[in-house]
Amino acid sequence: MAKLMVLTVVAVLLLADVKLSRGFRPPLCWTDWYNRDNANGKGDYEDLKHLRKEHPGEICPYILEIEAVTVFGNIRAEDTGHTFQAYNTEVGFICRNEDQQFGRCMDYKVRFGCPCFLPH
Ligand SMILES: [Ca+2]
Repeated sequence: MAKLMVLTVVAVLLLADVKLSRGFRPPLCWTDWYNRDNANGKGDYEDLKHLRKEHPGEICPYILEIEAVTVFGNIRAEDTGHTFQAYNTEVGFICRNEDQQFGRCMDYKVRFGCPCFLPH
């Protein structure tokens, strides 16, 4: 009987652990805002390749979130109606003028959400 109780407790703990780890998101620590480009030329290129080169050691290797807003007015990129060539944690943020209905991107800035417990 005692053995059965122990087994039950272990099973419950294991299930609880699985549930916790599935919903687990480490707390996010955001980098500074970056604005290395504007829409003059081909578009606004706030991509990680350039940002990492220009700010060595500042952006964590495993990015969890990216956020882009307009420099003027802080409008979320998702709300501007623009089409983005990239807006993700792999490439960063790229808005090409040629992809826009009116031929020009706005000027955006980006920041990245990193796990707080990793060096970044
Ligand atoms: Ca920009």
